[in-house]
Amino acid sequence: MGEGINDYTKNIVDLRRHMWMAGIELELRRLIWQIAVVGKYISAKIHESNRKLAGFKNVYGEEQLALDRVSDDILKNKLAHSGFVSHYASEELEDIVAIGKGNEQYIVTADPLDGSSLVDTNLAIGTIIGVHRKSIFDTGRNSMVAALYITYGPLITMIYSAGKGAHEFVLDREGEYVLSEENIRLKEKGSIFSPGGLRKDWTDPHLKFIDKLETDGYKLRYSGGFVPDINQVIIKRGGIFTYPALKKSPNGKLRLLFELQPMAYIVEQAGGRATDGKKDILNVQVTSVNQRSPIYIGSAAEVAMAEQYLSQ
Ligand code: AFP
Repeated sequence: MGEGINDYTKNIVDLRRHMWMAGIELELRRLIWQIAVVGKYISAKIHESNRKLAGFKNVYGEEQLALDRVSDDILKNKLAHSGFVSHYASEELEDIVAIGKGNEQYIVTADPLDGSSLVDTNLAIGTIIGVHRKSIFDTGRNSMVAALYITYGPLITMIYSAGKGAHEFVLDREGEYVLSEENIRLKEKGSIFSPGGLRKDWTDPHLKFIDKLETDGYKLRYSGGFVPDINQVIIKRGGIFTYPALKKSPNGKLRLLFELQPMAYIVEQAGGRATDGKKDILNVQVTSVNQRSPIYIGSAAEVAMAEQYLSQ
């Protein structure tokens, strides 16, 4: 073996080693690891699917790919056999379901394949996971102990946080999640914005906020996939993603449990913020699994600016 390879092997920090070095509790480490492994299976299914539509509708009446269901099944089955998860709530299911024996300490929420309508365009898509202790019908601040998301793009990357910073891993050719960015920190202020919803449906204060960002020279970056759009804000170290209250849907589009809480958890751990315009996303009380909320998430300065506009 050449010296280069030895050096490479010696310096690698994989996901398991990282969590162990960070002092994350054993069961939570194992759970996060198992979910990361599911990401590999989901990515294999995405490749196998060859972008075929199944024409199903999910519980919210949205057209969905068979891929959503397949991803959901793989994840649910894996978690059911993990020994760590008592309940599972997913965007693909009507309600939270018991999958354990009842004495396990974690509840997992999932958007198993977010942005699946982008599969045919070959844009990046992702898996979003929240890990809760006790109950999900609480605030994320009280119940969440970890979150992660996986981005299926040209590379497969994973960012996790278990309350000790946010860290990025890249899936390498050997199938190992290798540390690529430790303790990601957003800048106070960024330079990109990612605005969801149609301009004609925006409220006046939101419109004024977006006008201000445009006037200030923020660059538009919106793919239509929550995972890659948030990932861009995080990896570029700042900026803002919004999916606001719309005139006809005051709670916006995105789901609190499956999409917003996990991303809010990670972004806060990276020094950013996430609010519904008035309240931190992690302080919003969850009362139903399909609850939606407006969101402003990213660097602190832009989120504060949004709050200022929305309060007028
Ligand atoms: P799909 O999973 O149906 O593709 O929806 C994706 C999503 O929930 C989220 O990933 C995007 O941020 C958001 O919808 C995009 O919504 P618009 O199409 O209204 O921009």
